[in-house]
Amino acid sequence: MNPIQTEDSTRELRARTEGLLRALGAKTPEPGELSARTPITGGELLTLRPSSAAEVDAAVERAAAAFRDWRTVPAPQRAAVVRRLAQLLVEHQDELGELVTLEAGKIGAEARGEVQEMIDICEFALGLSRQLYGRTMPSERPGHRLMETWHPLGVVGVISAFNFPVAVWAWNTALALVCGDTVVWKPSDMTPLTALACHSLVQRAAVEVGANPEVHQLIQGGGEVGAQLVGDSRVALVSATGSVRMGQIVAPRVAERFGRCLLELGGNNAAVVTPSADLDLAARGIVFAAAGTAGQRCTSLRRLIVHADVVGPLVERISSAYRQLRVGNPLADGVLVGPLINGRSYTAMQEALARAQADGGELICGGERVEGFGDDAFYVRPAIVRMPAQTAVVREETFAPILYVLTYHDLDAAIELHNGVPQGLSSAIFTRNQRDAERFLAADGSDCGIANVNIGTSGAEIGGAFGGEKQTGGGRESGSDSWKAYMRRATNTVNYSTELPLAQGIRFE
Ligand code: UN1
Repeated sequence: MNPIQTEDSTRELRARTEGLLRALGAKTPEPGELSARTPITGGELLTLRPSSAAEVDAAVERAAAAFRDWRTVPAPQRAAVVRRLAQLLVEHQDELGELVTLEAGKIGAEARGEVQEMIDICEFALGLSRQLYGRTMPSERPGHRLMETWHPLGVVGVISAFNFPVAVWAWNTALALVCGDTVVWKPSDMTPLTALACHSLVQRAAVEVGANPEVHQLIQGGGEVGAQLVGDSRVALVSATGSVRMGQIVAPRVAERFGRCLLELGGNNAAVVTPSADLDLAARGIVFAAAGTAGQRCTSLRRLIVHADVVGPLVERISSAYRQLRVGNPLADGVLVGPLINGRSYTAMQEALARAQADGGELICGGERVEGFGDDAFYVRPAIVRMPAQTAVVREETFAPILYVLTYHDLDAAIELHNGVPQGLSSAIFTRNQRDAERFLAADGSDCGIANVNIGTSGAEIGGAFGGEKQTGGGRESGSDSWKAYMRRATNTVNYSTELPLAQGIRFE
């Protein structure tokens, strides 16, 4: 594409975007200073008005007001909203998926998968609405009952990132609504249009089932809008996905006002490959995890720690798969790697590659820009760099498709390398040796929130808790008992006797 064709294709993508927004029931936004771009050409699709401070304040106020009634609606009734949302998502899966492709640059299969993940979490939340279990414990006092109950928490502020512009919102929103909370959503300012579409779908779902649509509020804009949400003491929980740097700003602000935080920050995920691994299977898993989504998942595989005996044949397999990967327009059939989100990502990737090579890294393949998409679109070939050691650049998360390869001789050393980074989201081991697998999953194995055997680091199902340790922030979203983060626990002691025995055997008479 030369620049003139790029202009033409942006115009075409803009028309497609407008059609999709209409099909998804979202009104074309009022124009303003917020620019919604497509990484496919780097061109502008639409502009929007960012929320003003007064609008953010009003959105939080409406969410807080809606909470007062919403908290007393029985959970299985609240779940009607997510049931309807799931139906709407099934109906509009292709349209919303395409909008994700246009705005975030994901290939069709992955964008559709992201919408599937939304449907899955809605179904999970629907079942959960009848399972918000509290426990009962034996009381030490006769004629007493001791139990815990889970109550709605309040307003949940959701801050989401560009790379999963809709699924991570759905994880939070489906659970929050069923748990009796109301939501104020601040999406990434790089993906405001998918947010408009999701907001309109959840509004429609609420209206159609007779619930108050005010339970969901959307605010748009950059850091200042997020900062206002984070600092607002009416927001009981801030669930934020993004960079470590963002988390370092959010966490203390929320802590200062004794709010709650659920953080899903950077990952620097590694896979260990032992000598017994099925190398064909490992290579397939590694290529999807490292090159898929152009390396722009929190769970993307960034480090490969391979036993010296198999590093040659494994790297050979991966690099030959890499050479066959089609990089290009994510709307085209057969393309597996779409664009980076913007020029900043491209620069960060080039800087990381230069640093890695200065550290003695050998660039095995990739890293170069794929030309032909105009000056403002950034397509790259996924890179593999063989590193002599885990240097500073390897310990950082670069949100781009770079796979650093390190070698090891004994598993303890491999695990030490594996854990020797500040982040702790996802991890994997490829092995056919059960001892090695169990060692990796044990207390002194992987220190991550997610540890897999014979699958890559990305592509988690919604049924498990999702999140990680260390600089990843410690939060858990999505499945298992992550819902507890969205509720408050009350311990209740009921005396149904005619006596008043005190705990700990205290006598006060
Ligand atoms: C993210 O990158 O923030 O496990 C979320 C995965 C997806 C979610 C990623 N299910 O890769």
